[in-house]
Amino acid sequence: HAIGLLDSGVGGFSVVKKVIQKLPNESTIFIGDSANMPYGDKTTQEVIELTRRSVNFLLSKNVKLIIFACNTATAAAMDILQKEVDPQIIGVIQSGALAAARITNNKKVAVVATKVTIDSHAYRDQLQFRDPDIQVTELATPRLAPLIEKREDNLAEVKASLAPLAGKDFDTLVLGCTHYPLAQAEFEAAVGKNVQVVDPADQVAQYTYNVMKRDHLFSDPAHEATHEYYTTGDPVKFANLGKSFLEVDELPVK
Ligand code: DGN
Repeated sequence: HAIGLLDSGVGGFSVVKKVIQKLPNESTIFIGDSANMPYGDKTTQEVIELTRRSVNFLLSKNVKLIIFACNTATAAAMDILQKEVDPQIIGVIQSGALAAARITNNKKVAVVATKVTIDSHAYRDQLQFRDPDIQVTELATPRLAPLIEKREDNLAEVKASLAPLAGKDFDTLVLGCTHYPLAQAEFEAAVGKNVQVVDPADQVAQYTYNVMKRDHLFSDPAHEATHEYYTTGDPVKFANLGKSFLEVDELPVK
């Protein structure tokens, strides 16, 4: 049985990459719902419906664990859908908040994400659960994920989107949308050297490892890991982005 991952589009590749690095013996199945992207501007109910479709697809593939490689789906749908299915669902927000709470020295953290994620205040709540003294600045940057999905050069757009954070004195920036690590260099250039840019995927991979160990979900060492990719959008575009981000020559997408 494989680990299933879902996202609204290509952002899930940023999580797939870290999960494969951390768990090289495990097979993965990733579905990106690019036809319905962006999720970030939809209603909570719409995000729940779309996410449920991807969950059902992954269940039809008999996955043993599901990772919501999408902050928007995590914020809007994780608790509800977990009640409907057996395999454990792992989201990205708890892990992102944990990583940022550990990293910040001045206890000032900024979070950029979609509107749905920001409006849920899930990051603020998780960060302040870790440490009530952390000041959290939340900023919706809805233009960025669609640009990254199209692979457009976006440093100017990243800078413009982050402009409202000027003067906030934060030392840690959480990339609260899984599309953003695909443009990590642009975010780092936009905030400068004094700010640590946090990709939640590292902690997600570690947490997934811990859950699988606890629940005895590791595959047999003799198992040969395979990786399957599916999209509801254009498979050629999806494959091209996946190939360059995962640094592989071939990436069959169905
Ligand atoms: N990648 C998704 C996330 O992490 O929230 C959202 C992208 C989108 O649909 N705008």
